[in-house]
Amino acid sequence: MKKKIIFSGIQPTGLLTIGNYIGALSQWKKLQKKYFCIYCIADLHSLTIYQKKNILNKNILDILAIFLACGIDPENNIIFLQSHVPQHVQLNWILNCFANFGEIKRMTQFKQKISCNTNINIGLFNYPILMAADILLYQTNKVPVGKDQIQHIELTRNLAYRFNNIYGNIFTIPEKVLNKNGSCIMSLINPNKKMSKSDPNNNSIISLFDNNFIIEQKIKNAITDSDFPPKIKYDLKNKPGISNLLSILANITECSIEQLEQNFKNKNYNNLKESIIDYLCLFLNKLRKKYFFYRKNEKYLKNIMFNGAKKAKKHADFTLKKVYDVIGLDFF
Ligand code: AQP
Repeated sequence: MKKKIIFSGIQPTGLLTIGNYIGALSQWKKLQKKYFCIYCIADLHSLTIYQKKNILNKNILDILAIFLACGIDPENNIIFLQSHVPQHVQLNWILNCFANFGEIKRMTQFKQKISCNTNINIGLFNYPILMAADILLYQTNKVPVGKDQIQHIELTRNLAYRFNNIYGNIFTIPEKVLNKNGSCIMSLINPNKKMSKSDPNNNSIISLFDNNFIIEQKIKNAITDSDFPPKIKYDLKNKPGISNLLSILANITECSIEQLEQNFKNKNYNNLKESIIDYLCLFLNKLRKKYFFYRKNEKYLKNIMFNGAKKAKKHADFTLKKVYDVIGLDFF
């Protein structure tokens, strides 16, 4: 039986965080056993903030090496760079013409980004429609994402339904896949805000490249609460800091939150933090060793992207041709 298709992507906007790992990469690795996976380095999306050429190029290779270090297999799946496949931009334009101004204006991530950004460009507004094009081009069945992206997947589904209603079943309607243990990792210093790799406050994130000393400092300074006696309990509303720390530990150790609550029943916040520091250091040291192994060989990395784009174009072209055909483009 033909394997179902998974599509997901990450922007090369800097050093990946533990949030990117938990929300995306850790799932990507598991999913490739069962699905045909298409993983994209979304360099076009990253242009919504100004990118310096050398840094962008470095970030792309860094992220690809991280994919490989996380165990993502480029032979049996597709790993590619978004700008290598022009069909993404072509379908993006068509979907622009099916998206309503009001629904895009309501996107929470857009609203959050414009509230703390002076460069509010149209790319930022268009971001979720380009994301919809990415997903729909590959007849994707499932999209593994963090909670922060749920609204974008809903938009993608709506655009697909809207288009299919007029032109027939052209697009597969994708579904989201969320990880079990809390799919949104929050800032360490403001647990009501998502942990983001482009956050200017470096203390709010754990980067996959933080060394043991930095990890220790950041986790020790992570916000908890002043409940007395201290209670280690997952309660997003009343204990967002502790809930976030539990989510991180649960995902790194692959333990359930309930199990961790049990293990830390009579313990204090320092005990929880020490455990997180130990597990994170161990996990990230191993990951980094693998990363450096792949990162050395740029020729190999570029080859993966070259071959990935060739494979991705075939799939993308198949869908785009159908779209052009039903609309009446490319007629002559
Ligand atoms: N904090 C998070 N918790 C869980 N999942 C997360 N993801 C990102 N942050 C978290 C997931 O990582 C994938 C790739 O994200 P992206 O780089 O394409 O864009 P993003 O969601 O905007 O990620 P960042 O880190 O916040 O990037 P910047 O700072 O550049 O905007 C997605 O699957 C996302 O769910």
